[in-house]
Amino acid sequence: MPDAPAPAHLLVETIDGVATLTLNRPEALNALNAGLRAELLAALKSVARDDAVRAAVLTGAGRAFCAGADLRGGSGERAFRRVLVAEYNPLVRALRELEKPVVAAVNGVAAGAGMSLALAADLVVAAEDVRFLPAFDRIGLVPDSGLTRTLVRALGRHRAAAILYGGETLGAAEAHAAGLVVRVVPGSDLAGAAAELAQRLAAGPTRGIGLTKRLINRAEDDDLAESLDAEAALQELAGRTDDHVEGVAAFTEKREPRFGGR
Ligand code: T3D
Repeated sequence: MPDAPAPAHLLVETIDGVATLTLNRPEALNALNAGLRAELLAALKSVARDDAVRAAVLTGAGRAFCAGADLRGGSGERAFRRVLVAEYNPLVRALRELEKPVVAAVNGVAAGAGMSLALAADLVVAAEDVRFLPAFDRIGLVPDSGLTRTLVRALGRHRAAAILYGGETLGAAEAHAAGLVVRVVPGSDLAGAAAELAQRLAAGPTRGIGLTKRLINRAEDDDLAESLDAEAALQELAGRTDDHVEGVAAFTEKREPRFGGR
């Protein structure tokens, strides 16, 4: 008997020129395991190639957008730099380099690299009770997937520091006031509001919008590649600390971490 097909970690549906990509591991708050990362990258490349797709929505199934890297995805030595360079950074670049508008529809919590990916979209629509939570600090890591530069640029270094290593969350209202979120809606209206925005964009001058995105990237993103490289190098250091090991153990054991500073 042939093997059953592997379960899809990502749902893709295209309607009226809008491709909706739904992170689909709700039992793990859509945490990014290797399969989901690969499927998402393949889907973004397919959206880029398909002339019939003129806008994309990125969202999550269930009660969260995405809880970041899958912390239960295996044991043993992890090659942080390699994984960031080969798997996370291409996702950020694919979102930024796609010459079509991307709308993130964010509900529940967007944590770790899930927060980074949400804010890598062009336009973010958020449920009013959303929590943007870096979470990297809770497991002794550095922010990655472009988050530091996004937050420092939008909020300034002091507020960014409070959020990135002070354990504070960023709520919908503050994210909206800072320009990170374009619209805040009740959770029950999120999918509809994001679809409406994406459909309007998909009916627009797609080539002109794509070229405008290229200009926005040039104006803002000149050092994106450099920032992503720096994150990968520093994550390799942070990932080798005892505090990272302790942070992941504490998460797995559902307790507060006891960091020793090493
Ligand atoms: O190489 C590399 O990996 C480097 C790349 C790093 C990128 C990163 O994103 S690092 C940051 C990783 N993410 C986190 O540290 C967040 C971990 N999750 C949480 O802190 C909490 O789950 C939340 C604050 C996001 C939500 O809390 P809550 O109380 O609403 O839900 P919960 O009960 O903690 O989670 C529900 C389930 O999802 C639970 O499973 P269970 O017990 O019902 O079987 C939980 O284990 C699971 N889950 C949540 N987050 C993750 C996860 N499973 C795997 N990985 C996760 N990140």
